Amino acid sequence: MYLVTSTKRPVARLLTIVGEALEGGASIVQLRDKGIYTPEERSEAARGVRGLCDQHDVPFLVNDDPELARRFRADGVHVGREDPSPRTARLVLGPRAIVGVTVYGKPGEEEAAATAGADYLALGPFFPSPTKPKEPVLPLQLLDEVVKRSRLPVFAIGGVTAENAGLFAKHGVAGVAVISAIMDAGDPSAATEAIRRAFTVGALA
Ligand code: TZP
Ligand code: MG
Repeated sequence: MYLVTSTKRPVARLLTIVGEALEGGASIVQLRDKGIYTPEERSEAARGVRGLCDQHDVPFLVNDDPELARRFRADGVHVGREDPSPRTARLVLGPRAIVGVTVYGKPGEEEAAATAGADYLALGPFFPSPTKPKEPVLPLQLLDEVVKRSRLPVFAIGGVTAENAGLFAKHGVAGVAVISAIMDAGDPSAATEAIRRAFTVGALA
């Protein structure tokens, strides 16, 4: 149950939501801010999320920027095609860091990421995403192909909810990554728990 944050103001509100999601069973947290926070807010958010992840013994990752991840003492970084490569991320953060890579479904991407030193892959959306409303929805068959080709764990991202999390478990992913269904939930802890439970039940069924 991979929580990816959206930008909330004030930062205290972000930290309340992340804390509740961790109570609900989030098992990894990525701080994602697409240039909305000021540098001060970003530092405050990183410090706070770092502390919350420590309390729950959960890895803390930063999106897009390995240097920022290093500065924020993150456990890792998540990079996509517009970001520094996974190889660069590995060089900046060292052998113990967690390096995640977005793939887009082209054959060969999985192996390239693995060879470059990535630890996991992310792919999506497979349902309409409130965070990326214009992003084309990918067929679940593509997820099956990537899971089959990849020797790294694959996370599904985009439009994940408690209603569809069980379905993803049946497609052999390591987990689901969630923004809106937790960050915008009335009760982020209950929302996290529900998604986690749906995924677990889906994997068993
Ligand atoms: N990459 C693919 S879809 C997506 C990202 C970052 C957004 C996921 O957000 P949500 O709100 O869980 O659909
Ligand atoms: Mg990126």
